[in-house]
Amino acid sequence: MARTTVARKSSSRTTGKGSIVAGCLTPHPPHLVYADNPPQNEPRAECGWEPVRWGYERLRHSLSRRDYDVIIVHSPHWRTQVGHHFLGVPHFSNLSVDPIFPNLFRFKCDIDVDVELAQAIHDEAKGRGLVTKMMQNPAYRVDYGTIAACHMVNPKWDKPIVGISSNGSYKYYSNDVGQAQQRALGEATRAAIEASGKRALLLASNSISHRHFTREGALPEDMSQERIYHHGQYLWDMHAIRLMREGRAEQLFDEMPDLIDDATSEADAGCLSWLLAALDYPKYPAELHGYGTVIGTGNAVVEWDPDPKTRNVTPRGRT
Ligand code: 2X7
Ligand code: FE2
Repeated sequence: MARTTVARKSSSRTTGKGSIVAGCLTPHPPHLVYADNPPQNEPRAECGWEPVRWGYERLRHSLSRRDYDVIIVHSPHWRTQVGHHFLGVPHFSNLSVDPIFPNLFRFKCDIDVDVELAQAIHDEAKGRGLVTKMMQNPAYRVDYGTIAACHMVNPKWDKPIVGISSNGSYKYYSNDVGQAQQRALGEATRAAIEASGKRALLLASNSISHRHFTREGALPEDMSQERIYHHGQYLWDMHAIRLMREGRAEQLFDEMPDLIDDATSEADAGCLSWLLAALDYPKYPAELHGYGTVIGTGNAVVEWDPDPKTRNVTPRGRT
């Protein structure tokens, strides 16, 4: 694998030994929040997408064995065409509405942001040659990809977050340019966390296969309508999950361009590549907490625990 195309330069201001407590793939279909019926969300559901929501229950239970100071989330639905942006406002309190599914997601947010750590990652990324920006508009509405992933992982909202945008370089330039940038951003994230002295939980907020239905049924949570869209998409989902569970993150990273093209994957937002790079391409197995489709897209809830003392991975059978 070609390592990096951008210059390295550290600009961190602190010295502590921070760490990544866990890195997770945490897909954000607004349907999951809708079906969970939290008080913050206006629409009400009677059920839906349980296999993925049970996966989130298992992830929350697993994370409850460790403490952390901050959640760092990289989201596809905060798309920035010029550069990598970071939430730079200490608190947001407003209503976030999904532009595509306003019938499912109208969520009252109260979000604390760790601006200091965001600035440190920003500076590390800038030092590696990336174009970066701190987002300082207090009236900004945080996107549903950030909110849904954070909510499903930590419904108490009792931890500050760092929000990272999805730079459009995969589409605007090429998959290879996107990959090189996320590799550098992941390395920058890890360096800033280590220097900060903080314990960070990392979330990559994307689905795997992403070919979705174009019409919604009368009842969104009617699970008799829910299924994978296409067998080829399913095969890609299973392949990607197998690589995660076998500790083959470097191979997954290298195959990302094919996954993106063949499975119309939301990994073209760079979240998963950023996560694998931040975790330094784990050779240890990830825990799969759940998998299921949402309007035909493939969604896996997955956890990598870098610490062998706390890592708890279900032994694989023949799957
Ligand atoms: O943003 C999404 C998504 N990624 C997958 C499925 C359904 C809705 O929204
Ligand atoms: Fe999405």
